[in-house]
Amino acid sequence: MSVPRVDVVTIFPDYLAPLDLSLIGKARTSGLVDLRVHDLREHAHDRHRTVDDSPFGGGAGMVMRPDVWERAIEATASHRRSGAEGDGDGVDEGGTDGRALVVLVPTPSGRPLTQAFAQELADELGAGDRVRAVVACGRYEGIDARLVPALRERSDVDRVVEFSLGDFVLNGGEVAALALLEAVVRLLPGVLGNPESVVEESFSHEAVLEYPVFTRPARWEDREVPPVLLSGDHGAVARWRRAQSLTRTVQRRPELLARLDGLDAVDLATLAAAGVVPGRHGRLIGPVTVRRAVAGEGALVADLAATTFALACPDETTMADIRAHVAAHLSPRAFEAHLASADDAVLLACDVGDVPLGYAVVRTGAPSADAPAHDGTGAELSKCYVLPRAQGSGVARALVAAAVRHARAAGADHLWLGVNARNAAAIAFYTRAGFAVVGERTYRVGEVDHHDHVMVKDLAPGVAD
Ligand code: JB8
Repeated sequence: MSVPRVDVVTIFPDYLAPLDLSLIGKARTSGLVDLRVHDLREHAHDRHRTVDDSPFGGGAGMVMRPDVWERAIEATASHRRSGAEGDGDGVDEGGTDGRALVVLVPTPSGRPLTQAFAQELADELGAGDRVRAVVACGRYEGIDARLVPALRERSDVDRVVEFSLGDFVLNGGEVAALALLEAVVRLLPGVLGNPESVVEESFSHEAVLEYPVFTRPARWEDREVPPVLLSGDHGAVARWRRAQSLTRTVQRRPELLARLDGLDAVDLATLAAAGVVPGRHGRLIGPVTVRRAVAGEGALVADLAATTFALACPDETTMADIRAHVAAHLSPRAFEAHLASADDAVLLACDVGDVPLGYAVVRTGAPSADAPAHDGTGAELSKCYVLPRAQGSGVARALVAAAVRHARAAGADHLWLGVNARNAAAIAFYTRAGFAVVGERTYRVGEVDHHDHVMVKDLAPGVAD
């Protein structure tokens, strides 16, 4: 059984000096990992130890030569089995150690490094005998593109993985190699004193962000630790932390929500309160989040409005009337005016790529002439539309829920709307959402008066959403 082994090849071996420190340093000195750093220039053949040349086709910067890299990887591959006796000079004499190489190449165009990948690599390296890793740290404009395919054809190479730390550019691969090693070495057998924290993390592997953590003092510069954490109620603490994890994930990394499953009813309620559409069958749709549109997004909302309005009109509505209505009421300027008004909120339901799927406008200012006679303070759900491809998935429900929250926060005790009297699907939807028909109005589209129902939903405290 061999010690897990990683070789790093770089033109700046000193850049990897931190591998002597802390947890990784300890793992090395206690023999839990065999980590070696090599200078690429040892494999240059000229007097100046050249490793790079100018790019064919022109352009800025220099490109690393594939032949120098091939020799460096070859030399690493044929290092003898770690721990075997040599001639005592500390230099490897050659002869393969029987393990195939996983060649890891940091590059901005690689696949993003993940915990799952670090775990997979740690599992393979930790098993000891099948593979070892070589990290090939490029510099300049990168390595000649023929190197990776050539390595993939070698029988001593198990696979080549080009990886990236994220969508930003480093000057070279050394920091990415350090990051990868830090992620992998702590997962190797025997390295972490407290494997419980690894297990706890690997739960969050299912992709929710960590909850926030606090320590003494309980009150610091007027800032209190959340009281539930001081309550001694372990169940309440666990529920609070789960809710924090989910809410943070919605707010900071909504794209992770698509990978969540096994959510219970409490999780779904937490997500719904954070603006995520729960979907109809216990799985998240999209996921979709509802947010306020901001100044400058008038044109984006106007595009959505023009498309959805046309589709919501009765069949015999003419294109001319639709165009006139869109030009007058659903233009980018009209929406910029909504966005600039303190009385109006434009709510956008977006998928994880922030692509809009639907929108709503809530008006909380002085009531319009169409507002129903009703006690108390009303807010108007003046628009609520969803693109056909997102209909039936709960997006409209999420928009109404967000509209209700906004109206309540603005002090309204009822929410009203007008809906085309012949749009049975919309009327049924609003009825399910707790609206009831209280009156009628006419709504002009171009040159034609349409017949609308006026519907109201009571927002009094204690009335269900
Ligand atoms: C030259 O940003 B990076 C990265 C940048 C690089 C090289 C490798 C990795 C080599 N520039 O992940």
